[in-house]
Amino acid sequence: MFLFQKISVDKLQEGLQTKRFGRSIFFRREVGSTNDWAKELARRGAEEGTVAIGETQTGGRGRLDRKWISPRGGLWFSVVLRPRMSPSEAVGLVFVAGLAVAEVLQEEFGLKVETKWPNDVLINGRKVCGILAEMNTKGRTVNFVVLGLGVNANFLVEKVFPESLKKAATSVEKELGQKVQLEELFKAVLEKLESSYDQCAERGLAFLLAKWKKHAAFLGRKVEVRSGSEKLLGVALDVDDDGALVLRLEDGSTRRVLAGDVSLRL
Ligand code: BT5
Repeated sequence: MFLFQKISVDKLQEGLQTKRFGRSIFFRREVGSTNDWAKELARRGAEEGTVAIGETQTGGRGRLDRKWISPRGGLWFSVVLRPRMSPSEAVGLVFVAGLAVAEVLQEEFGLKVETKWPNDVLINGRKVCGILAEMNTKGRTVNFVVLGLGVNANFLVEKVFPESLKKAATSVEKELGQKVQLEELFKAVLEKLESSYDQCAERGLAFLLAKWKKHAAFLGRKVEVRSGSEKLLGVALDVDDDGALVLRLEDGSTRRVLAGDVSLRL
């Protein structure tokens, strides 16, 4: 029995079926945050599809500088994108990443996944993947976007996570009852990511969102949304073509929310 698999750098590219993504891969056993590393690479001119991947992160980040726990056995990587989109369109790239992970977990491993606005993938209501999209703009032009994906793969949350997160998070190993090949998971996600990204560029975000919404079990449900200092209660009606969450509030009015955290109300 092995405690964790070391990532094999060669295997990350072996048989990779992409045109651009992952043609350059930067790998470290330990890294602060792959998003910070990818941003540095992008600033130095890295081409679209460049990947930064770490076996473990000491400074993994979520949104609003929240800590992202990144033990060995997880899939922690970031991709440099140079989309020909406006900043408001590029915000939707977070859905492209969520859809890629959801489809791979469902199609390759038979897991029943859900997407949750804006950046989560869940299994049995627990978070298995989070996405951090960071944009660098100049005026109304997007210089680059770094898309960071964290998938809890080969570890058991009850063994490595703090008490406060044990109920809210899960891992592929826990849900499948066995470990997966990290390099194969990486390649499958990267391949989906490239094809979803290309579809998004060709057919628009609405096309991708329609697929993302098929997994969005929170739609139609009563939710609580925390957005900045506000707490909103209502029914999640839709995610509109700009990626905003549309809520029906308790007074019957509708409200669009651009950023926030959703939890289900039972
Ligand atoms: C996210 O933020 O979900 C974005 C996570 C992005 C992680 C990737 S890993 C590769 C790349 N490099 C980085 O530094 N980041 C990206 P948010 O929605 O704000 O959720 C953060 C919250 O999720 C935390 O406050 C915890 O409550 C919880 N959390 C922390 N680590 C977790 C984990 N491994 N699995 C599930 N939940 C976690």
